[in-house]
Amino acid sequence: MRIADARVIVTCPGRNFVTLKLVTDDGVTGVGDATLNGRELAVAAYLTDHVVPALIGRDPARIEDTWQYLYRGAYWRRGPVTMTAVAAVDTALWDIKGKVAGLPVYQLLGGRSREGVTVYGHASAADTDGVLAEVARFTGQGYRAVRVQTGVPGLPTTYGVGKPGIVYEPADAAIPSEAVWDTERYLDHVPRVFARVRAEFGPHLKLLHDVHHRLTPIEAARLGKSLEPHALTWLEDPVPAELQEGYRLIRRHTTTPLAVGEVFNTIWDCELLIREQLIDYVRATVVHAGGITHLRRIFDLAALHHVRTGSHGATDLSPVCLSAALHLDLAVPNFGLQEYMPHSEATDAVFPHGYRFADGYLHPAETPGLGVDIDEELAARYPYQAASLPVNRLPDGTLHSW
Ligand code: EZ4
Ligand code: CO
Repeated sequence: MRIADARVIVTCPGRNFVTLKLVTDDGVTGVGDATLNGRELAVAAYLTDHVVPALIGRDPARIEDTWQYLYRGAYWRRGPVTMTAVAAVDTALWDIKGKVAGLPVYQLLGGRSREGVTVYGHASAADTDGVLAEVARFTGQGYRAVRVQTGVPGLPTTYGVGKPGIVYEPADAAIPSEAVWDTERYLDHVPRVFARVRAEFGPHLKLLHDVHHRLTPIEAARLGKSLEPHALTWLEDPVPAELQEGYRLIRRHTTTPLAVGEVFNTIWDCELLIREQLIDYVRATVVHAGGITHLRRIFDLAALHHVRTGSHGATDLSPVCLSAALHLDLAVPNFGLQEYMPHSEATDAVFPHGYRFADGYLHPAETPGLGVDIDEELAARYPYQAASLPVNRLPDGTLHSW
């Protein structure tokens, strides 16, 4: 069997997605997500110009060899654009292997380790009363875990809080929109929010919060400490993780569990964090960390060091990525939680899929492969629209991490 065709499909059913579709000479197809929010066309060009020509004629069964060929063989290793392109090829090859074997991909990964994939939903609102109502909406739907984000009094905009009635979408303008950030106001406000959420929902609901890389290690340590009475399941991305040693300082000061990894691209981005047990959950994803093959490698390293998984699953990761994530989540021994933000109806229509939500769990499709596809005719009706993630500034205008 040989790879006969490889199509890079860019579509915007409400937001941009890049998808790689491989076709074998036997007519078997496989799909891989290649979406990098705000940088979609860079990955599309990387695939079209540099990867697709080398794929035609290759044996689709050789997943590991193809991964090594694209990673080592490129000489210029790592980085989000490269690793997203590698991920798309790898994911599509696993899809093909599952179809050829007649098995869902989780069976190829060792079979199920659990009955379902526990997911967390996003409760967000401008203020605490609003977010309490949102948490209740999620628990009413059966969610066992909820991420809680609110506006900060005195700030005009806040990460993670969408406009009422619209699917949350941070990539909101072709040229980045600008948000304002004030660390002191934030550190004062967040523990008050969690005190009320915990008081209202009791000790058993899993609560999470995403700092989105905005603090320094000592500020993050203070936040972790002040949240200890409210028993969070995790505090996400407390500081930018370029300097992994920063986590040593946070760790020395707080028992609030830490989750990191949505911007990680390879095992080298989290090797120290995992080896020294500086984090509790690694949040790398199929699409941004080199596909199923490489993410499995990260998760296996994590398992060795008591670190669990918590893969990123926001709406900019397509239903193709979510499908792949669910197969891995079901199979690995050290699964923790999976992020889940349902996609818009238009997105769900472009990517027909068999995964389903029930009682706080997601279940992957039982059909061979990943159980997801792209409707290319429908996709063609939604042309690309430039959209960037925002930038963030302190009150005095200094550029800050978003
Ligand atoms: O900002 O997916 O945990 N989820 C997040 C997301 C990210 C976006 C970036 O594209 O932090 O909302
Ligand atoms: Co996040």
